[in-house]
Amino acid sequence: MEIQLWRQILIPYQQAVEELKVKFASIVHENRRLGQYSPIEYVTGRVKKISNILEKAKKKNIPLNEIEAKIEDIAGIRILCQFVEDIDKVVAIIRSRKDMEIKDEIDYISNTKRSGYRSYHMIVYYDVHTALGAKRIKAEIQIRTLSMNFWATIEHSLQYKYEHNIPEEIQKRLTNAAEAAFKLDQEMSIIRNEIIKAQNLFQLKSSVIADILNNIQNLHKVCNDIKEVEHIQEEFYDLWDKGNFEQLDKFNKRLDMLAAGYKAQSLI
Ligand code: 0O2
Repeated sequence: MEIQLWRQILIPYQQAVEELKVKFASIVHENRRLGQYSPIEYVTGRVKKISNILEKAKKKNIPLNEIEAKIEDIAGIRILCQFVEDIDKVVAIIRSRKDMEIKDEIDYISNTKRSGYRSYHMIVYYDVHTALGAKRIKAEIQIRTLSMNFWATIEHSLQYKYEHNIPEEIQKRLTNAAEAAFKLDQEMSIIRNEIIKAQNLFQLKSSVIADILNNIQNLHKVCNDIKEVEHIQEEFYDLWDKGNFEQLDKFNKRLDMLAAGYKAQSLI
């Protein structure tokens, strides 16, 4: 097939990857803006390279005209989570969405692969609307923890380097590393609540401080009494120095009211 034709075939897949990345990333941003824990840490995506598509087709005896029907990971999304428990939450989110339809689910977490690979795969149908018209494509969504991803990324590059014939000694190390990654996930799950509380507090503190700075900046623009704004600024530095979150939060609420009085809350 001509390269130009390949490029045309891959356009909807490229678009699907871009759209899906934005959609999943917006779950992260929305949760963080609301000061809530996000089961998704971050999202990546890629369109399979033409050379890799051809290689997979050859390995699986797939004729060129059946590639789109039979290769399900031309569009690939990877969702990274902090904890194993988050994976179920992400799976539930995907199952409940109206903009994608689930074709298949493969649980390589409960059924770890012989290689040591762990990840939850979902194949979904997704509709894209390109300049050339509408098209329903398939995308593979891999959901895994950061620890599972670390292992899989390293193992994948070694498989590539040794052309799927990893020497026994390295294979053994990889198996040990897979067990260590599994233990790491287990240990982190035990202190999950503590970690989430700490992260939420950090997130909350950052957003309160951002709000305060925003309010001070707005008051600077609208308040005629510069001395008063300078006083507010000094008060903020003092509270920030003490690091007491409750006091900073109260101070922020006071500033909100003051800024509302000047109709300056939403200047930025
Ligand atoms: P790439 O470069 O990541 O795109 P099958 O179900 O066997 O008919 P397929 O598509 O091979 O067909 O399914 P499978 O086994 O679920 O694999 C899909 C993808 O999961 C792979 O894509 C890898 O990304 C990942 N994967 C599966 N098994 C392993 C493993 O043992 N190690 C690592 N590191 N990744 C794995 P590709 O096309 O192999 O590669």
